[in-house]
Amino acid sequence: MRSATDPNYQKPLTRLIDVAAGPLGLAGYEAEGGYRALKTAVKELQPQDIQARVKDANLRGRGGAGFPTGIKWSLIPMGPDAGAKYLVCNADEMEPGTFKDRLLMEQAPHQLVEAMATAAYAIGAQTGYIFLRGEYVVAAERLNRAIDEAKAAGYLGKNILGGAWSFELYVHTGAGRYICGEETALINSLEGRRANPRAKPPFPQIAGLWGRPTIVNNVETLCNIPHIVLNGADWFKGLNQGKSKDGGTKLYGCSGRANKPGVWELPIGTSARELLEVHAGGMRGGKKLKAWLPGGASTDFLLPEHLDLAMDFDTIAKAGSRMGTGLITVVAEDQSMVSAVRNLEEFFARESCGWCTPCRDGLPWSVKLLRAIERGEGVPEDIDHLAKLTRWLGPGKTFCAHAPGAMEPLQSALKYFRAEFEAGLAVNHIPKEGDACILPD
Ligand code: L3W
Repeated sequence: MRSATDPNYQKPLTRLIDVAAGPLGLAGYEAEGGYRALKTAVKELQPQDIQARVKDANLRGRGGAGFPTGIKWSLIPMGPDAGAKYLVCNADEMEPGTFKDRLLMEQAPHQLVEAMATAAYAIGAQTGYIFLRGEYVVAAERLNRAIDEAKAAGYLGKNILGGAWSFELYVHTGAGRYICGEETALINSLEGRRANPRAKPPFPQIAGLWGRPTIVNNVETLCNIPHIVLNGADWFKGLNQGKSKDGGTKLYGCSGRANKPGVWELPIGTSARELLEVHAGGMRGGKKLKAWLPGGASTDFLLPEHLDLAMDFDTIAKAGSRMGTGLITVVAEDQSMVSAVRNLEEFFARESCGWCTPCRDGLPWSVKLLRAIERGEGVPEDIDHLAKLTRWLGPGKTFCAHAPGAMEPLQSALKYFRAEFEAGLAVNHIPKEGDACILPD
């Protein structure tokens, strides 16, 4: 059942999702209260009222960085002379282990369309783009259908709901590069340029798409907007059920060696233990948990002792990692940390845009060292070099957050599991029957 599952509106983002039945079309969405937020916004509220509501709610960006949405919006020029402005939805969901925005786009496309129209009204944007991961073909089809329906009903296009404000919305499918999730690379890609990140500042709020003021928000972030408009900041804050000082719900998930990988909307601040043991049904095959990534691959590993921490931005940061996207990946006791990290660094090396030297050359170097250690052919200096790379590719050393993010799983694996790396040095390696590696004489 759709709404009956959540009469108290405690899971606003997924309340209308019924995967077996498929997404609601326009009529079904309207029957459940859809487009009421847009009507309220356009007919009863000033853009600044909505901005204030979002700021009071302390909605923090759900793409991984947790930057306060209200503050981001407050930086965009307003007023009659502000000129062309853009709203861009970052739907380039390519973070390994992250599949939350896909659920929202495939199963509730009208919610995102309404969210974008409402957010665009609040920031005074006349044009919007959903920059969608190219492989999300089902989401593209459903979003385009929802846009057509919304336009025919007067929720998009010229003079929306009979007022003076007009807003056009387009789906733009990406060509499959992880770096397009970085907002300035995304903007370059939308302009038809190579997807290299741009220097910040200026931030896109001041000079974004075609040099114009632009707000880039993640899918999940935007989907919260209609609910905040309708129900207010205090209601939003209370959705956390006292589990966090952040407000709202969060789409959490779990993948890796768990029994039931999935994605669930829960109060923000829910513990990782609850995600793994209750919602994901525990570790597969009864194995023990060895380590876990809190949110995507570009975060530091944490240990079983961290499982009871609240999954929110500040608590996970205090533990030495980042909540990131909030979809945890679990590693079992019998999995190799060296192989796990090598796998992740291969992904990051492949996805480097090549723009700056530390990232372009440093990431493949880390892969080479990790492969040697994985084969039991490492030399002692390899571990020192890996540790140095985590500093040379760390925050402030590269053009964007790609390489520093890539170094997070490596640095934490070295911190917590150094013995596994040392076991891969040729001097320590004890070959087993069937090993491909050959020890030097
Ligand atoms: C104005 C300032 N605006 C920051 C804005 C900025 C952006 C937002 C976050 O990377 C992370 C990355 C991935 N004045 C501002 C300001 N802003 N300072 O706030 O900015 P930032 O730089 O903190 O992060 P970012 O470059 O947007 C995002 C990590 O998230 N991540 C990846 C997720 C990937 C997905 C996906 O595939 N969908 O979500 C996971 O952890 O590594 O560190 O808008 O303009 N002073």
